[in-house]
Amino acid sequence: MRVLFIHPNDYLSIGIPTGISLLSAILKQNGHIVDVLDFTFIKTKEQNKDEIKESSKFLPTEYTLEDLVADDPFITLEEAFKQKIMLFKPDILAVSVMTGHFDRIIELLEKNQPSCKTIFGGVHPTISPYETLKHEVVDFICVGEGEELIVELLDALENGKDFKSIKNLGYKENGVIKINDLRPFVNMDDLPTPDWGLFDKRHLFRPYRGKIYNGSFYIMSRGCPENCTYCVNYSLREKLKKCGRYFRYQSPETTVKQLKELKENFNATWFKFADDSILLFKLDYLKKLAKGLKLLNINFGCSIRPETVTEEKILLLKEMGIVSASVGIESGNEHIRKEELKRYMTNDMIIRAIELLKKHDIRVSTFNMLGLPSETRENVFETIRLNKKLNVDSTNNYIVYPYPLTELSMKYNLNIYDKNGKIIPVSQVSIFSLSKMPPSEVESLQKTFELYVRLPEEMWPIIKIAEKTDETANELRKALLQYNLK
Ligand code: B12
Ligand code: SF4
Repeated sequence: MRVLFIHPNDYLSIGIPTGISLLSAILKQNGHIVDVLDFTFIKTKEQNKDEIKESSKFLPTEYTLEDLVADDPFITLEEAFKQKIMLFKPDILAVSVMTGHFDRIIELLEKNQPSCKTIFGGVHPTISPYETLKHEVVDFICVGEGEELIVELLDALENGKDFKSIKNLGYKENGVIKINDLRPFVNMDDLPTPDWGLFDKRHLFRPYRGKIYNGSFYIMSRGCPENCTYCVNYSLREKLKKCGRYFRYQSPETTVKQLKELKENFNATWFKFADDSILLFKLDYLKKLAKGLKLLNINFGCSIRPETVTEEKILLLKEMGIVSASVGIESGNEHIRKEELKRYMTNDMIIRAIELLKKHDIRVSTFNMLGLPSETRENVFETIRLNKKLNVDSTNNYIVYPYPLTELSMKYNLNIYDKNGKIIPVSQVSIFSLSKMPPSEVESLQKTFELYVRLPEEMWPIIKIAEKTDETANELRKALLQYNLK
């Protein structure tokens, strides 16, 4: 069959998605013809240039993300969709979707009413199966893993077989939504190397410390044993508990073999390991992985939980080629971190972990959240000061969003659907207003967070002026940003 994947991603949010690339490899192995409509490089007139520049401001190369698309013509999403459908003539549309991208793809399909069937998979259909299937343009959904389901469904559709007993499948019968039983988790060692060839080569653009490398996401594990309240992992573990061991990883041999193949076929020497926390792997496993990866001579970045850091493990990561690590601080206030987020590490543990990473010349970026329950302006400054003290290389900061099935959304009874059934976009997240600050203050602090961390404390009164929302404040923020980059 002719399968058109849809990746309704944010513009220029580069990196090949692990889910679609894996499913594509499996479908090709099974004789299907595959293509992708990828929103990442669809240059519409509405894209906000300032946002793109802001998001690429810490990429330290002359050549930027915008240069990647400089010669691309403007096109609307609708035109891009119609052209793709006309040229590829799919038998089925296979949409992979997170919550934040769901409405944009539903709107596009509703406007353009494809004549073929559609199947939706990914985290959103898994956590909100009924809300997904209730849309007329959605024929099928995949709950949880899709590797075996997609092959079985295409076989059933192609050969007129019954699909109603396919595990992990959701569908509608006479307007009634049916969600089938779940199947056991796949054996990750049986899976093929992801099909990076399906995607635009520009996804491999990896600027790092003044040089440009080739590479993308790679994942060796699934799941996570932790219970952070803002993350879907806890509920997913419950929901999928009869499928097998939730936190699982493939053998080091599979990882080394597949990375070698990606290096040979795509000249990839830089990987971003998308695993939730690589140091949760057992020491023995890391030792075997280090032995294999050492010979490959690659560089990689990954996420690390502070309490998993030991010097022995860091030395193994160094052998493997680690160059950068993302560490979740989330809040500089220990009480909020523990009571509201269920992250049990102390500030001392965070400081120790980051100092150890820096000692071994690993670039550190942190993840921080604002607008947390009971949070005050002073608490935000505790987070800012902790980042400042650690002199981290970059910070990412987000206003906390109550994704469905997270403990946070359940505890505070927060609903992301508005009265018209639309998902409240991340850009309006501050209306959930969990903190003790007015929503506008949370937004202002998010905009200026990085400046507070980077610039000397004597300049904080000026940054405070830049927190405002008027044009002068916007200009001041831009000027401070430029000053910071010097
Ligand atoms: C890598 C990653 C990223 C990467 C790449 C994302 C991407 N598009 O691939 C980056 C860093 C860009 C990213 C960004 C964000 N991410 Co993220 N990310 C992840 C992470 C850690 C791993 C995803 C992954 O590769 N999984 C492995 C693959 C194999 O699994 P999979 O994609 O689920 O696919 C399987 C099934 O779902 C199914 N399937 C998937 N698609 C389809 C399609 C069809 C047709 C079928 C049949 C089946 C199917 O089959 C696949 C194989 O079994 C997950 C956490 C997690 N463990 O899943 C969070 C996660 C997906 N991210 C999350 C979030 C919130 C974000 C951000 C919004 C964070 C932020 N504040 O900015 C941004 C979004 C911005 C953007 N532009 O995308 C949340 C999503 C919550 C939600 N309800 O949507 C997750 C679940 C984290 C969490 N635990 O809460 N993320
Ligand atoms: S936030 Fe990270 S560590 Fe916490 S449960 Fe989710 S994936 Fe695991």
